[in-house]
Amino acid sequence: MKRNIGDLAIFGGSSAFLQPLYVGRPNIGDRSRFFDRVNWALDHQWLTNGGPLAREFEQRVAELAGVRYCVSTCNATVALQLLARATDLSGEVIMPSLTFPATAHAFRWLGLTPVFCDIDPSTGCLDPALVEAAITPRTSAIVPVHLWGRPCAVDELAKVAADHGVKLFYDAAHGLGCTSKGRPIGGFGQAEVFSFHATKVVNAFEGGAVVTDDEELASRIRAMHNFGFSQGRVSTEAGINGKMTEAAAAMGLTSLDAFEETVRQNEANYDGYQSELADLAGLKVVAFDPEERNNYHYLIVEVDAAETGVHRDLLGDVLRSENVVCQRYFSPGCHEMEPYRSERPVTLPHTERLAQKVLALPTGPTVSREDIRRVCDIVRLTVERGHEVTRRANERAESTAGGEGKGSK
Ligand code: T4K
Repeated sequence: MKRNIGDLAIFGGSSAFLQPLYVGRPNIGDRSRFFDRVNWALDHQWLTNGGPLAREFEQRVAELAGVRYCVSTCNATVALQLLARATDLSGEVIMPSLTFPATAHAFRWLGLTPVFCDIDPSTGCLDPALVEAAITPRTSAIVPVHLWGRPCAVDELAKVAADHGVKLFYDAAHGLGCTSKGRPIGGFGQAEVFSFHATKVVNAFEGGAVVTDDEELASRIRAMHNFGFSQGRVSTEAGINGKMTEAAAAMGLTSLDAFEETVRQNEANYDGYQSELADLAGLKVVAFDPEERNNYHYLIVEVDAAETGVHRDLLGDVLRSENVVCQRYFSPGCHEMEPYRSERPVTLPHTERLAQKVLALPTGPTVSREDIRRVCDIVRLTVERGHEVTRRANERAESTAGGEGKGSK
């Protein structure tokens, strides 16, 4: 256990972890089941193009999401683009800035204009009143994000979309297995998009899905993700190749088999972090509503630099020196990145404030209770002695800069 600031690796102590402790370790499940499935695909020599494993994966995702249709895809970014094409979007799409850049890039890549809207700071998700104020005659859709798996204000957003006659579909990349007022994420808006990237709660190496109750929309997307073929090999419109392979589906199914156990372990980790850090002034663990079903996949802390004396970035540097590979999910906001920053400068006070504070810490089945205790010891030492840590880090930076200056003469 580190008792003094001098024990921190950033100031010359030895790293707390010999091996890196990552955010976003893949949830693999029973690898022998994975190999069985891959062998089955190899034996049957059917590797892609809507094979039986992809179809089984779709069925199981649809069940979990409580919807009638699921189309699996090669990733969520392409799934968002398929949805944009299949709903004939044009002009502007309102979305949050506090998200992974894929949300915005998916639409920008198609020539649509992402319009970033501020969040409700208590949820990190789009503020419906601000969304309404951002609607213009060019708006064709609202694409909210269930950030970190916490549900958006779905009823209010549905009303705004209906009142203004614009499409509403969700980036639910983080939301598999979560609910809003007891209703599963997946069934809100015209459609929702899940990600099954390696780092997600269920992984298919890379993968995504569009889920919906709209039969026509589902069949248009199914055709579009296979070159626009709806029957036989005659395209009915311009499509793309957005299909999930059988190997990816084998991984997805195996990861899905382990889903309940993964969530149970994530929740235990979340409880562990909550209890270790509960009384730490100026730092809070972003909470999940215990009345809802949550996947607890992202463990986010908010660091108040004014109160603790230490900025989130310095806490991140301290942790990384200890081999704790934390992530700034999601900072800076998309509106502060290119091309958006140059193309359409905006100020989003709530987003900017929250983006300065958030840090994702390691969780998932590979992270033990003892790992959490040790991570939290480092966090506690750094935050409780925040002003001193900052002063020493600044002194160290100045002396390094001075040394470099001398060396370069
Ligand atoms: N919408 C939202 C809201 C999203 O968060 C995302 C993706 C998307 C849309 C688009 O979904 P996809 O098109 O990707 O399906 C990672 C993921 O690449 C990205 O999918 C995800 N969000 C985002 C939140 O996280 P990076 O840039 O942080 O990835 P990387 O390579 O730095 O890895 C992050 C951490 O995961 C590291 O600590 C290492 C660990 N890791 C990563 C990989 C790939 C592993 O331990 N094993 C692995 O195989 O974006």
